[in-house]
Amino acid sequence: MSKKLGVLLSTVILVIACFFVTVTPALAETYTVKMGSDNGALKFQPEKLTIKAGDTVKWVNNKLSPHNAVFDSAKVPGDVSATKISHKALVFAPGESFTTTFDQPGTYTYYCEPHRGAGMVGTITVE
Ligand SMILES: [Cu+2]
Repeated sequence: MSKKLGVLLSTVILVIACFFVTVTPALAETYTVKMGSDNGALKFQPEKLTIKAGDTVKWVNNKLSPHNAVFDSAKVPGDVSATKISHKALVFAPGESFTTTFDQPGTYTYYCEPHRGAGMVGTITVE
């Protein structure tokens, strides 16, 4: 009887453990920002994005490449390295992508180097 109970208990514990293992990572989300808008403008789409600490932003090359995403060291939270979270390498092929995970709350402004003058600038607010 107690052996059966033990098996039952360990099954219940295993089921609960599986639930936490599969649910916890889903709390951090990944948001997609297109480089070059669908209607063919030199813009990030969306230009302004609000996420939570721990979330990831994935930039995907869409139109009018080459693009990159460079963070302005004067426009990131104090102790964040703009260099570390920037993606200087240009993407050329549609669908090429890169990601950054944001851990520090604050406002981050970035731009595309080839198209900064055209207004290809984006903002990410981390709550
Ligand atoms: Cu660009």
